[in-house]
Amino acid sequence: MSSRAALGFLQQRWLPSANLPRGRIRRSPRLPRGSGLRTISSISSPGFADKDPTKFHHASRSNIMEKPLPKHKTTGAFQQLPMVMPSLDILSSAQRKSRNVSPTNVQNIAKRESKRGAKQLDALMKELAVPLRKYTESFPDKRYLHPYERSLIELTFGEGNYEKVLGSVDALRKKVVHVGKQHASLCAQSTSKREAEERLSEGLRKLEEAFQRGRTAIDDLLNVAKTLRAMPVVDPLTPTLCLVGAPNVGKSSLVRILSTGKPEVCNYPFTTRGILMGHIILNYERFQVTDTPGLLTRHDDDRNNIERLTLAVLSYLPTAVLYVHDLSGECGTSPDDQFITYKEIREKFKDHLWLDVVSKCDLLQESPDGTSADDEVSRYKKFGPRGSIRVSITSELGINELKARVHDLLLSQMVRITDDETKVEMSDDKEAV
Ligand SMILES: Nc1nc2c(ncn2[C@@H]2O[C@H](COP(=O)(O)OP(=O)(O)OP(=O)(O)O)[C@@H](O)[C@H]2O)c(=O)[nH]1
Ligand SMILES: [Mg+2]
Repeated sequence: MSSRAALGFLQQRWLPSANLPRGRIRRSPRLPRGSGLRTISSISSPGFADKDPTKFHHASRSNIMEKPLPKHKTTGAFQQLPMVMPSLDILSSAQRKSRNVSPTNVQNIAKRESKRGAKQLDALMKELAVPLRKYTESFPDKRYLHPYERSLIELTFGEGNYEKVLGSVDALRKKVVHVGKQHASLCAQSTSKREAEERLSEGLRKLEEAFQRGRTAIDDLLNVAKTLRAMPVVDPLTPTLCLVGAPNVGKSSLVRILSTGKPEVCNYPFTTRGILMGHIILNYERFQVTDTPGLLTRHDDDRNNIERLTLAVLSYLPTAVLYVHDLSGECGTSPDDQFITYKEIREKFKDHLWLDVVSKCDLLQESPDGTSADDEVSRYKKFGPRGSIRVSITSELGINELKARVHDLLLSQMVRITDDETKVEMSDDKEAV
């Protein structure tokens, strides 16, 4: 590897919700050791889809609507999420702690027992409800997130499901508080020791039942937190190279060449089903790289969530694009179809810094020097877009040029980011005056 490319790769990927079986949230199994990749959990919704998320919003964040939404400059919210305890651990810990309530020194036995019972029920209710309140308050409101992280939540869990999980946890908290208060009050009104004991055990049973009925919401939230925390940390202020192209054109193979990371490479479409974030260090400067799932030739509205992840990276992160074209006929998408998608993506993201690469050139017959193609499509089919460079992983042709061009591209991206930041700071200063 050249001295320009002492490359490192943080290998993380996550899978969006599209095309995944609907069911409860689950963790994906880890890939075998040595694959260098972490699979991130997939999630689907019916376990919590029936709850009303608005109740949570109105209850816990009633003042949000009046506040102007802040500017979403930073990412990293997922690394700030609280640790969520498994529901059964919360229950057993709450039950243990509530048993330790100190007895009151009231002389009358009936009064003493009814007070002690009410105190125990109150303690159990609080031990169950307090962590739930902490969770619902600590998980970020999606609207306050950087748009990239917001789209990750939507594409990973499905539209609205994140809020539904939080809403269910909050509904459980309210239920526990309601049942706890009701039974503590009943117990406090007992007229004999026996009645107090009966009301205490009835209250404990009802509280446990209420918690057990809704506790899956907590375990869903735990999996949401795990999934989000495992997502790659992306710094929007670090130049990012984003590899884009049709499925199976050789994007991941190029990521392997451009970094020390080892994303999966297979000869079938959609080998890469999530975003892989990594970094490249060139001449002591650090850059980010994302390998993305392939884009099929179809309208944006018809794209699945896996493809939409690619568009989210391009839309919300300041990326330079490395667009990969396979004109060899090997990848499964014809050059004609690749051309259609390419034109659309190029037009859509025309402001991005861009580098076109024709991959697998060891399989190509045509010489890149020819100029005989008559129209744009024929020219594309023979040589790729104007200005593209030809590379081959197999013969290593063009690889050094590719590394040099990638470095230049990322340096230009760095200048853009710095300029944009300066503009933002100036406008912030103006607003402050
Ligand atoms: N002959 C030849 N094959 C290549 C070259 N580059 C990649 N391939 C092969 O092309 C196939 C697809 O490569 P990947 O790197 O997985 O392609 P991808 O674009 O990441 O694919 P998806 O993740 O499915 O979108 C693999 O079998 C690679 O070995 C090349 O330069 N020459
Ligand atoms: Mg791939």
